[in-house]
Amino acid sequence: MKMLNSFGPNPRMVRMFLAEKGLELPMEQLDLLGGENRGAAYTKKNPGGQTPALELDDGTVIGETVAICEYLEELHPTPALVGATPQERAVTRMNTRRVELNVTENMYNGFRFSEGLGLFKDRMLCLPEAAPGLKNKAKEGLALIDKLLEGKQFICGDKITVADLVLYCCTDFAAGVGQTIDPSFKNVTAWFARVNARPSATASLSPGWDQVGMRG
Ligand SMILES: N[C@@H](CCC(=O)N[C@@H](CS)C(=O)NCC(=O)O)C(=O)O
Repeated sequence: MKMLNSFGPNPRMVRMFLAEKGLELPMEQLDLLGGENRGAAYTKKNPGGQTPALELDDGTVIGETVAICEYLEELHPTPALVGATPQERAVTRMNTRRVELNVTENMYNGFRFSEGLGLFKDRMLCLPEAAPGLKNKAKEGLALIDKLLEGKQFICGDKITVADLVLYCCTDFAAGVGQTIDPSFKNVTAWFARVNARPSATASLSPGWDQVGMRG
């Protein structure tokens, strides 16, 4: 099994998950900024053309960060980052969907359709006119997360989960490209500092991220 890895907040999320678990995987590095992930050799494996992916020994390729993490958690259940019980897993999945559907997809598309347009215009259908609205939708989503975090250390309670990793890697990246966390979201601001202080946050950054100028 190997991870098809690259620069970027989504591959970083899986690297952070591995770091939290104390796991290491063989990595094959793709040149994302150069578009290697959009070439035939990669899209034959992962038709969506995005990174990361997990290539299993029998040739099965799993794309989508959360599906990759769920698979790895089944192989290595502790420490649990999805959940140790059916109830914990359901709560994590509920909150991960809230994060992805309300915040991170909007933040990422807001970036791709504006600051990232030069990189993405020939890779996917881009809607520059939608960018300001998507960024506002992300803010509305973050307001919901701010409420969910009231009285809690992490999105699902007192333990870090996949929901936190998805949100952290996206918001850390987005802050560097103009979508900073509104300081009136006090709970999200305190949560961000808490997650940012974990060794896995630093360990998961791509070597050379500072030369790229984006945290991923
Ligand atoms: N929904 C996907 C998103 C993956 C994604 O957006 N990956 C980015 C890297 S952070 C990518 O491949 N961008 C380059 C491209 O789309 O060509 C997941 O969760 O894995």
